[in-house]
Amino acid sequence: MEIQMWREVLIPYQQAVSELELKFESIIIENRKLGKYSPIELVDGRVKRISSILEKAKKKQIPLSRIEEDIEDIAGIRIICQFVEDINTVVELIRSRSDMTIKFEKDYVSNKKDSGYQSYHMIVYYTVHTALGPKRVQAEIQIRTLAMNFWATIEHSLKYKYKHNIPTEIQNRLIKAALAAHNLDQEMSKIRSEIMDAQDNFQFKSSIIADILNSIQNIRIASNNELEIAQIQEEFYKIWETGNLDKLLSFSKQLDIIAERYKAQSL
Ligand code: 0O2
Repeated sequence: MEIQMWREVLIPYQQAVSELELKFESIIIENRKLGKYSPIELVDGRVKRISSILEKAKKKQIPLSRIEEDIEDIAGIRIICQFVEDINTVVELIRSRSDMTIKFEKDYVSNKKDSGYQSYHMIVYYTVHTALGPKRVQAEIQIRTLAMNFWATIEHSLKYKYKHNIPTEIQNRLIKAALAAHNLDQEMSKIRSEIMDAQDNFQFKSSIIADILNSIQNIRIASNNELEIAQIQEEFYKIWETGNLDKLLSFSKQLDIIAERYKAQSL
């Protein structure tokens, strides 16, 4: 990295972060649209600040010419999951992708750090197509649960506050807090299927309701029959009040038939 050109050097990393964020967020959106449980709950990305890059290079005695190869987290993506089990699903998903090549992985979930830190790290190579042509950059993907993320965020701020010398008493409390976060993840895992069922139901119901409202709008445009629309709407409200999934589903199918009659499905 040429330090006088650092803004230009970081451009492909900014692009990589934006593209990777979009790709992982698409997985959430796609699952939700299909009414399926998403192993990814949230995605966040950042490009490391130049001051942090220089500090890390100094600490690890990395020459400026080696920064782009030896500092693997200039582009950083954080994937937050609801359950520990989801971490593995996301890891497999990343391993199977053809647009990222894995350099190495660090499993701080099975082997938590002495600080109490838990997270799964993957360093990947990712090619961005910039105005100057293709460029292969590295990105660090951290995958962790909401509880692990809560702990890591607080601990990171304290490390920053105390310049990496957290007082022993606070350090001990953090170790206890890490154990509490770990226990919370374990407890949540035990009722995972219950929670997932509830969320699946919610997603499924939301997507049926969206389909119904879409059909009603299409029928209205195609038929111009206000009386029929008023009846359909009234029936929808009655069924919606019951909250019964089967009834909503069968009503949605009924609307598909009406829409077909008016050739309104493709509107
Ligand atoms: P920042 O400010 O988050 O960017 P190593 O390879 O072991 O010599 P390295 O390269 O730091 O050390 O790798 P490691 O240990 O896998 O850490 C990479 C990143 O994981 C860190 O980046 C942190 O983001 C996070 N991390 C690792 N350990 C801890 C921890 O104990 N607490 C918290 N909160 N985060 C941790 P940076 O560059 O250190 O920091």
